[in-house]
Amino acid sequence: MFGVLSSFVRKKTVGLTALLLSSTSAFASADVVLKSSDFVGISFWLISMALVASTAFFFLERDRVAGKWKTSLTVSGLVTLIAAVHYFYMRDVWVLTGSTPTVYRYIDWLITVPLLMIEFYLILAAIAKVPNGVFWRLMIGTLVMLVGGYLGEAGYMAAFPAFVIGMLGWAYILWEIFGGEASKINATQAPQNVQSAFSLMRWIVTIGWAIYPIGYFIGYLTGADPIESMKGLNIVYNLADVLNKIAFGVIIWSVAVTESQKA
Ligand SMILES: *C/C=C(C)/C=C/C=C(C)/C=C/C1=C(C)CCCC1(C)C
Repeated sequence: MFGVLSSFVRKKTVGLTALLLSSTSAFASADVVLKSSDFVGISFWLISMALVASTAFFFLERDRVAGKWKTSLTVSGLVTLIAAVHYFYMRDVWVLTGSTPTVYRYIDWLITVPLLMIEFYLILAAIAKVPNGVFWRLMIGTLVMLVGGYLGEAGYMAAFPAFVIGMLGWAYILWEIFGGEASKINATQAPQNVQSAFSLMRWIVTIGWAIYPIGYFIGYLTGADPIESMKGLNIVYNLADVLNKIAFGVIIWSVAVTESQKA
């Protein structure tokens, strides 16, 4: 934890020093500002700002919903807040160096993906009694998925077996929300609005989330150069997070508001 923090601070310091040093020459500084032709850099800015605005929105809208829905909005706001801060850093690294290792994203994922999973538990818990097993199965699936992917991307394990482990974790999550206990509670006890939200959310976890393993596959399993393919993939990952973090939160906000008005 402190290792990560201190290397974060160190990298930030190196980056700022580089920025200061190079800005002493008008020509060199042109390398370290965002260029209008840098679409990846622009996508980093857009998503950063969208995440900040979403955070403010979810936290403020918390006032409008009934007590049992407030935690869901808090968690949505935390997801976008954590991602915003993380994106500021990735954006700076991108502008300074023209690359951002995908492995950096795992620091964000390790916190935001479990929080997104908790949202399934929370929206069911707002309307029914949900056994703790649902929560734990979603957590275990998430951890297996991310640890598998990390071991492969960071080079601690061969890329293919690590990918298989990650895919198994994701499959476990999909099983829980499409066929397992979470899905049954939703089908038998949830009101219509909650069922629609639950259904949209699980399609995001299926289709929106598929972008990341596809990115892993292209980067590590097709023989492409991971550094080169990462450039194009960054833009895809940045757009994916609009769906997977912001739209996901908006679905929860929407059901929380409608269900609160009913009461
Ligand atoms: C906000 C960030 C999100 C929703 C990130 C999600 C990341 C994944 C769904 C990653 C999935 C992966 C696999 C299914 C296989 C192994 C490699 C991963 C970790 C990229």
